[in-house]
Amino acid sequence: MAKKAKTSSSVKPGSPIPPTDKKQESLATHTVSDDQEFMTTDHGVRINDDQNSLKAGERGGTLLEDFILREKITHFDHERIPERIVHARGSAAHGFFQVYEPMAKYTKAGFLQDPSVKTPVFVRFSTVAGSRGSTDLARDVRGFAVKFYTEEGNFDLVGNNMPVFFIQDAMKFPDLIHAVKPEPDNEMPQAASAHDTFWDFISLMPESTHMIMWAMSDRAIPRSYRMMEGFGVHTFRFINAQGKSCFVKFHWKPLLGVHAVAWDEATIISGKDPDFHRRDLWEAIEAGQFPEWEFGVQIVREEDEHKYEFDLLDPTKIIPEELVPVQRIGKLTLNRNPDNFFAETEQVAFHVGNIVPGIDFTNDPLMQGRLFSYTDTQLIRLGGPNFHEIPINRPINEVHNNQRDGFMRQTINKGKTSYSPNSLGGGCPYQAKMAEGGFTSHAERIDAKKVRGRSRSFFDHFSQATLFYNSQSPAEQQHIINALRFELGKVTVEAIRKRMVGILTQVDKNLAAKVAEGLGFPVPKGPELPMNHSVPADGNQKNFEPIKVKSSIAVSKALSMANTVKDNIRSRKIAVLAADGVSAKSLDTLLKGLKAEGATPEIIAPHGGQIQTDQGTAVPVDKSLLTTASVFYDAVYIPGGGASVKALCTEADAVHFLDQAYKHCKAIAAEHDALPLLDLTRFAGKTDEGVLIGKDTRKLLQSFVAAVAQHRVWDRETERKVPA
Ligand code: HDE
Repeated sequence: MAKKAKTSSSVKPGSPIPPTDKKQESLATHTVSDDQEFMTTDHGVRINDDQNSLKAGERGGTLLEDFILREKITHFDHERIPERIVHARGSAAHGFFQVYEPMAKYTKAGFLQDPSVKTPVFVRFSTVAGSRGSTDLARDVRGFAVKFYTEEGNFDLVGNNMPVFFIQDAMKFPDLIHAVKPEPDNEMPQAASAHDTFWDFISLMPESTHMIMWAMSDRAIPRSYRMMEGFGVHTFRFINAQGKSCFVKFHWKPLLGVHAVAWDEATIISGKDPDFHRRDLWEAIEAGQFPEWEFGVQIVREEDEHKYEFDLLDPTKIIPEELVPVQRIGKLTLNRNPDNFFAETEQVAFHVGNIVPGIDFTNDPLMQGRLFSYTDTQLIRLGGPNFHEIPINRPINEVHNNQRDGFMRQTINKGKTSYSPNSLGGGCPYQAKMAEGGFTSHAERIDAKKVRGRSRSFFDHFSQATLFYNSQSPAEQQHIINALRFELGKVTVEAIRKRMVGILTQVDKNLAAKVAEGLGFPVPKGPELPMNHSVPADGNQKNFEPIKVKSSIAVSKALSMANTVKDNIRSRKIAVLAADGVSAKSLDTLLKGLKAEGATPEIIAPHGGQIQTDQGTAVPVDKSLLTTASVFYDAVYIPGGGASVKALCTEADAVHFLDQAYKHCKAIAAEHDALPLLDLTRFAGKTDEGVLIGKDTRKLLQSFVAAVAQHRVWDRETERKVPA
């Protein structure tokens, strides 16, 4: 095929960055779609030989003159940029947001008015503690950061999958992160909180207790990014066109429900596929199974600011949904994978301070510190003040101001003026009046002394930790106990373990007793140390002791994942164990049935390639027993076909596959022919609502689908029949 050179007609020499009025287009400007293009150097010279360096003779030394080699290697040497200090490990996707109804009553934000407007978004999910190459399934908080490219500028909702945080004041953030990151002497452990320094810090920080309950719950080991809730954490403000403000908490509610894996499963996945969540998100989007979340708001009138037993400015507190219901006001859909991980996912720069008219901050002291941090971190990470010009960070509306120059400036500003006021530039750019969309801060009345301090209304550290624990199902409570036993079991200093269990006594006596039992010491009577070690200015420690508040509700249903959406199996991965001789009829009914439910079945066989059905037809194998494992699936089905089952019976890996699926509480369905295979497992002869046996594929499939929708049969764990 004749090669043609790419003409430069579309790119004028020295032309500025591409137009930004259409986000989709501008994001794709660097895609090289024409594979007939000639290879060139970074400066446009066509390359004749990309295989060999320039040498003094074929067996001679390489010449310094080789500008092509030097350019290529220099670029390579500089390919890495500093990873994020937190949330280094992440994956992202493009999508759009649509509001259901105009929200003008509460906010003038343009993207929350017109249901027909699709606001482009870019969403990055992440873990917090691990470095960029660490496993997705670390026990950790997940970041849930959404960049809305609105017509009025970018709004970044930089949240997490848990609604509270470890600390109340930004001053403690570096300490928290130093404590959780690998220890400084030996750089261990990677992406794990189960070590001395983390628990040393936490056991001295009673304000972290509520967050610890969340972080030790199954929320910290999600089944998928697509099955996580998201929270803005802080209380924000909405401002309407009349300038009236109300408080608002932001939520993301996944339409697939909130689901987790088992801890043992998480550790196995971490070894077998550290990219598990990244792959899951990518594959779902490629398969057209677009993840969706409803956007929720809890609205509190300004006059109700002090109505609750907790302070709305305290980021270690939720507003229970029973007190203020979550109104679902719109939907987020992720429908496009990034073209280039580095250009988009790695270079995206979120900032809590990116807000639009109609949204404003509160004085939450954690949020206030974040307002400083995010720009500062991008300066070092992205190398200068022009990171907003990187395509993924550009707003869709035009940018006009007098900021100039700096490393990697892309915009070629024209004219003589870069100051305001000016007359030489015709006064441009102009300030926008409020009615013209100019941002004005909410004129909050402030009358206070300048202090380094904390409000006493922040001093209740335990009542919502107890509320969370009491709201969990028995299985979830057991998982919290197990997690604490595991984490504290890895702590080498006994004093830290005891101090932490002392704190747990303030949450729930039974919880503390069970954790202590697992660790092998008697439960301490109560917290051991003065509960707050900061020194009050007046020296009176009493003023800093936690206060006890009784929560106005005892249980909140919304806090338990057991009460989540369980009515569908869309996008669930189903392992179909089969070998040569599988029943063509049952396989066909099964695959059609599962696909009709929106699930993703995969045929797993003793070998790759194809298997032959009992009718002699060939069926492609998706994975061999060697290349996959039960931890990658939500459930297992064994179709009929005597020869197929007989072959599987000789495969130890097939039996192990089933044992592991059982251990991790997954639904397992077997057609009658498959009983000999079940007989080889450790759960032979046992049925429960998740182990289903039947003759008729259609009927069996029906009960299987219902069981998979329940996600897990956690009750199975209490029997402990299948050893680790
Ligand atoms: Fe962040 N956080 N954070 N954080 N955060 C960063 O910004 C910081 C906090 C969150 O996918 C950094 O660009 C401080 C709470 C997410 O790119 C950095 C404090 C919540 C992401 C930073 C907090 C978050 C970050 C590191 C306490 C949930 C990843 C790289 C005052 C509401 C965004 C970067 C992405 C990232 C600072 C606390 C969420 C260093 C100082 C609370 C999801 O600026």
